[in-house]
Amino acid sequence: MLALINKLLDWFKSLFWKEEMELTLVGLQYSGKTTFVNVIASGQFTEDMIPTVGFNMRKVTKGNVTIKVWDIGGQPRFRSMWERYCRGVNAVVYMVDATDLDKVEASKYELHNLLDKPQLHAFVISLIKIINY
Ligand SMILES: Nc1nc2c(ncn2[C@@H]2O[C@H](COP(=O)(O)OP(=O)(O)OP(=O)(O)O)[C@@H](O)[C@H]2O)c(=O)[nH]1
Ligand SMILES: [Mg+2]
Repeated sequence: MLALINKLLDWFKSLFWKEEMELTLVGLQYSGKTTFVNVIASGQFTEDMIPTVGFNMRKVTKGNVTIKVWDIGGQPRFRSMWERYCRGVNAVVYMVDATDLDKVEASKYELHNLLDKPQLHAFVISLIKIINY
């Protein structure tokens, strides 16, 4: 009975409340960004061997929330684009392959490089605030 009431409430809320958010996904090539987007969009793991050229945009809807996901290529030639796609979004996810220890240092370097960009300073400040909270 409670489940039915909750479902009815959700349906009723969905008539009035919808939210759209933007999320940017960055990190070194081969760290699993596109795979992650596929998993959250379809709920399944699919082997994806094709490196992202430039970027992909996917819209993922969960309940009343639609997330526009910008999945940016991680190869060196695309890294100068990262900062542009990180500006003004609701969240940035930095993907690291925790099993690939040889690349951790390079990944750390690129993350610092990104956070040093003056255009992202406001974002970094809010990140620090969240961390301190
Ligand atoms: N076993 C395993 N393999 C994964 C996982 N995530 C990604 N892979 C594999 O790692 C490879 C690279 O994954 P992608 O998702 O294409 O990596 P990416 O970060 O999007 O790479 P770029 O688009 O080049 O920046 C693919 O062969 C994936 O199938 C994981 O969690 N486990
Ligand atoms: Mg990719």
